[in-house]
Amino acid sequence: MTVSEVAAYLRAHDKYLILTHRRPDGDTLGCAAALCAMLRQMGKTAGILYNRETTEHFESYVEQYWVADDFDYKTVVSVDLAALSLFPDNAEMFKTRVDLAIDHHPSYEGFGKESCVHPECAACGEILCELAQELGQLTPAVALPLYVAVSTDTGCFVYSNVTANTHRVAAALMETGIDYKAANKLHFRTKSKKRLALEGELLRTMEFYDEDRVVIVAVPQSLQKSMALSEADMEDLASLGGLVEGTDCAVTMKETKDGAWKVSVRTGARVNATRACSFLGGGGHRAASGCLIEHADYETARAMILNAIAEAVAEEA
Ligand SMILES: [Mn+2]
Repeated sequence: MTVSEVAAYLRAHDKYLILTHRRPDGDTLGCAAALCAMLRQMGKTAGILYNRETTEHFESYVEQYWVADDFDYKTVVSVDLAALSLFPDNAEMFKTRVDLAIDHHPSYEGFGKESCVHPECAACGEILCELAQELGQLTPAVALPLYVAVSTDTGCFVYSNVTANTHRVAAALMETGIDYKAANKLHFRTKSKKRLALEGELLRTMEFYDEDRVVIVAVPQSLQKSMALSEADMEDLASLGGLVEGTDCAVTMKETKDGAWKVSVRTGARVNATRACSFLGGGGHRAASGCLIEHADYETARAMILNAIAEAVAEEA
């Protein structure tokens, strides 16, 4: 569906239940809040299915729109939700009954009866902004969560996914009069003392390989326990290693409670992260991928990902 077709669809239907993805980020929550706000402005009934993994940073944008799974819905819309495996636990029953999926992931699995997918958009929020303009609903209540969606999904407009259109969208959102300065301060210029202490510890213990081009940042259970880290404390750590000059392959290894390692790989042009992670059953984008290594101690898991990276590089040499 094109954005105008989505606009017509939204005008024609009612009783909307909006779905977000597992481990929700600013994009999925911001898009859900904006969509819910614009639908209510249009006189429709709409709510966002409660997502228990929402972190405190984003709670304020969505809490007024939460509904439980006994909500009387007719039309189910998902935002920024690419895969069936990313449906939250309480959304299992909607896997086969999404009426409309709005997404920007190239890997979108096509589960929606109708789909509006734009992989050229850096954030799903870009699509929602165009939709709000089409519907004449770009009010501050819609624009603020969309600004959060677009700015957080692009690392405040610096990731390689950013385009001129991303900035045009941001400009349109800013012109509605929202307090984007406060949003930028909160999401990009504020860290808790604990988070800064964690980053200090990770910078102290990071390891370098392959002529210092590969950096490994490890977050074992022992560290999570000794620092009493919550999931929120450990959000978005994957880009930390890549800040080190001379590196082009940053590997972040987080040990989960059940003794597995969640591995994130962020790379420059030399290393195909998707290929490296595919050797270990994972995937993603060329520059940002991940995989899960189970039943392995740190040394073993580290050797596995280092070998996978070396193999991916060798293939393209
Ligand atoms: Mn997104």
